[in-house]
Amino acid sequence: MEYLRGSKNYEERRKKQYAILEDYFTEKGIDLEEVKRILKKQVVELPSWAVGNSGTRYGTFMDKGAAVTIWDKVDDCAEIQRCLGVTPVMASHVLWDKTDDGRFEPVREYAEKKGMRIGTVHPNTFSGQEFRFGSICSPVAPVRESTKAHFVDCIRMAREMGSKSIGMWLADGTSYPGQDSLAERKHRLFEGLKTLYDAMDPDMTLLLEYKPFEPFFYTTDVPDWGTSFMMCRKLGEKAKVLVDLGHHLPCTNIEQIICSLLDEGKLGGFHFNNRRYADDDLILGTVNPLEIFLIFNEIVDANVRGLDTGITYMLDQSHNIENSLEGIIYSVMNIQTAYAKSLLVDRKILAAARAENDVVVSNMIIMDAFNCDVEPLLAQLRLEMGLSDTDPLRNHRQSGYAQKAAQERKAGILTLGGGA
Ligand SMILES: [Mn+2]
Repeated sequence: MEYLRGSKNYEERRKKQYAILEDYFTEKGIDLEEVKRILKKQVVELPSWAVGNSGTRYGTFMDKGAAVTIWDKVDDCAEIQRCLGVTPVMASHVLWDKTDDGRFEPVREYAEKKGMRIGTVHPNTFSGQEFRFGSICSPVAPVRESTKAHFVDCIRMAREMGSKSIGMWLADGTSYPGQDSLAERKHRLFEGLKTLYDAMDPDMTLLLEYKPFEPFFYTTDVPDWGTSFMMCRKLGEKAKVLVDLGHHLPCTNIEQIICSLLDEGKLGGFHFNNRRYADDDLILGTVNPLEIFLIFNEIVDANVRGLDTGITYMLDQSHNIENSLEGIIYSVMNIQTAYAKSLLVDRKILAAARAENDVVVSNMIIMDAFNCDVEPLLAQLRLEMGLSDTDPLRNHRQSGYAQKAAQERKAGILTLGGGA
């Protein structure tokens, strides 16, 4: 199928549209050169666990050619990077990224050869019979000890892969009131995290994720940003909060959380995905593009206020009915779209409208940026970045990569269910 974006006329029209955009925003005092400079600098980490057949907890629809080994995953991420240019990093999940001999220096070397590096390393504390009552919060002392040993081993793996950050999601919790002492669990939580924190190198960062539900249903031990923030503050400078967009109760105002964490210097990063009902791990920007725009709007606002945000942007998605690589490419495109729009908010006129408490116009100014078609800007960006096609999805589809992978690889299931 040839989508409209594939036609030559469309490319020509897009060039003209870029010139019009440039004219319009120059008049407003917004420099598109600066906007493009910021967009070129953005780095999005690709999830190694999402390039293979990931699926849902109920099952996985298989794609021929989906990555099976860690080497396949590096190859897939390198292909995505070839199309996008802002994704030279692969985040790793240790459970699903094993090597035959347990050594990870070769992964680093292989990634480097492919123009990639390894980003955030995620320990696993939820797959195994021993985790019935949790990991570091478990009332069973030997489980807590073996989890701590796993943490220390994850630091070794991170070192070997050249990674500087650890992404920690704890699946710990209780399913019934009375099951365990919540106070004792809180103390065990801190003790376990401290072991991880103390094992890290001085230049490493701990990103602590939170989630209010699943796989336990009465309590989770890090249920919300407040608990993550509290633990990070107690741990020290190297610990920051990781926000997974799917890990909130309905109607939570995530952009406000982002604003508060940025203001406190404690926003470490994102696990981007989109949700409709729960932790759905869908393609970012497909269900609620306004939310991702408003999140970026707070990030840009913090930058404008002079805050050094230093955020690790990661995807944490699970692709079931869509092809994984296409789903990931589309997600990153949607990230860039939201970020570009948020950079186009006329903040000078917004400040003036706010000063007059002009509620309606203030909102219109924000929505003007959201409604702006930034496709010509992103096409121009990709041209300037030297990408071989201004449309990353078309670039990938026309490359023959998927067909080649389908011939060379055997389909395999790596994981059952997303939700981390
Ligand atoms: Mn996550």
